[in-house]
Amino acid sequence: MKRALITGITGQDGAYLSRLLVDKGYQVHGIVRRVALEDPDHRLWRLKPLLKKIKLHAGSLESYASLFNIVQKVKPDECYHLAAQSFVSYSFEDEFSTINTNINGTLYILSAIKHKAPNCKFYFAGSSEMFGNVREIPQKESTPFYPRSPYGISKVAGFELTRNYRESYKLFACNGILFNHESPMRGYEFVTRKITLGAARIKAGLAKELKLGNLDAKRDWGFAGDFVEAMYLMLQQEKPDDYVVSTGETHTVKQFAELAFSCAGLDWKKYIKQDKELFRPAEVNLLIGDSSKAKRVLGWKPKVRFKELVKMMMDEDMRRLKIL
Ligand code: GDR
Repeated sequence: MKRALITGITGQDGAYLSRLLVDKGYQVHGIVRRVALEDPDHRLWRLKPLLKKIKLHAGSLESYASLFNIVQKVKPDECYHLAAQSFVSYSFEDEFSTINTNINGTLYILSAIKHKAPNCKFYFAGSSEMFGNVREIPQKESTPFYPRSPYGISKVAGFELTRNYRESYKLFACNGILFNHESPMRGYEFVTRKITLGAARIKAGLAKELKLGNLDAKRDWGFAGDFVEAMYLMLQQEKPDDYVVSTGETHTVKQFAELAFSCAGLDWKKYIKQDKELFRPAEVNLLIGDSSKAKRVLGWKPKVRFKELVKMMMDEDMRRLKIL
């Protein structure tokens, strides 16, 4: 039985990836903060249907000793490093903890693997935020990085660490450069879920308006369930490499909102208010990925398209509020 170790297992991607690996017969281990184990209803809600099938270990990205001990104990065949402070907006408010956790956390887990499980295959969750102020359209593996936030900078550092461990210590280490990926399990702080939950709450009579920031930003939004398959496939290849994972379609925040509100039979213009406070000090205006390498080498392509994704998220939020 293959053993997989997932950092960030409590998040959206952790939940989809755990399901995928459990279904493939893996023994799945996850690293969570101690508080999560003590408050499973709130902090482990995404993993609820899987809790009996996976093994959770208390540890922290800030503690090398805890990661070292877990890697030593689990001796994983594959490690998916998803954990990070992943909210771009917050990284402008607390750049120190974002940089510390994201960069050191990646360094610690790579070092623990090098020492205690050198044959373990490693996946790093890189991000389209590394492209930032994009140097070419669409963005592919060879596009230069130009991050625009402390979060983006921390991901570029993680990307380079991963590549360096591959080249210096011969670790099987891959970088996924994932564009935005969403689902009904997305956190509320991200714009897509904020919109779908906001629209459902307005429809249910629980709210009157929804405040958003920049409506003109363009993102390449895919479905998280599709994207975790690409992570898995990267670690099944003969050689480690880096891959862009995206849908190749881009839409504005406004288009997302328009479609989401129309799924609830509402006119978005009546309810959305722009709030200057929600604009970012430096914005990434346009992202659109070219994932032809992932298609060619991994045989991966996205199944869920934009309209279907918005409807899936809207329907689920309306079901949660019992209005569908
Ligand atoms: P992003 O996702 O920063 O692209 O990073 P987010 O959903 O937060 O923002 C997308 C775009 O929407 C605009 N926006 C708002 N965003 C939020 N969160 N809240 C608002 O009210 C709002 N109004 C407008 C933003 O300005 C931005 O342009 C996500 C994260 O998951 C990262 O961790 C990941 O690496 C990348 O996607 C790929």
